Amino acid sequence: MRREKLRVTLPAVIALGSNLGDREATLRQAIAEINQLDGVVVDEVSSFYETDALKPEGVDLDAPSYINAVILVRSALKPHELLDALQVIEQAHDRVRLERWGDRTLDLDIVTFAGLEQHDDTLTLPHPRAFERAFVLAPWYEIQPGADLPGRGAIGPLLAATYESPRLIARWTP
Ligand code: A4P
Ligand code: MG
Repeated sequence: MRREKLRVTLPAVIALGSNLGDREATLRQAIAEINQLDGVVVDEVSSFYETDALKPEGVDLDAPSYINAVILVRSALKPHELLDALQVIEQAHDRVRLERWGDRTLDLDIVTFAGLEQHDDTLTLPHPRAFERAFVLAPWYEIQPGADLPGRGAIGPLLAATYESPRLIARWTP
């Protein structure tokens, strides 16, 4: 009898952001690269939203604006394995850096992973700042309006409590 190896996959939510270079092309390539990872399948992709750059001191209208999107995946990789794989993809796109702190060609954050709440030196789940960021919550709400952010509750009310207004600039076409 042929035995198939059981591969448990768990749902995860990944946020993508770019504010340098060809932002839209970078996000499209990154989504394709995530889907090509062994053990990761992309199930849903939000529209692309243009958002004002948020810096530690607040919104910075002088910094290049971001394009943000959110994807839903199923992952056979464990959380840290997924983070490592996302960082390899980030680095492959991270060739251009301007001086202003924080501007980047590609940022990939794990927003949630299977409802886990955990924290160590390299990974905090859910992402500690996702609950108050319209540039994460708006695209996420578009593709999964009934979702919960572990420890914070339904994402609809969280989105309603934010101040920024992400601007939808492109619908996702595979
Ligand atoms: N890390 C811990 N938990 C996670 C997680 N859940 N997902 C660690 C991903 N990484 C996680 O990240 C720093 C370290 O966080 C990683 O090495 C990983 O071990 P980084 O990508 O190298 O640096 P960063 O993104 O600058 O740091 P940070 O503090 O995570 O930044 P944020 O909070 O993600 O903010 N404005 C707009 N409009 N749109 C944006 O997308 N993004 C940021 C980045 C700021 N302003 C923005 C946007
Ligand atoms: Mg990051």
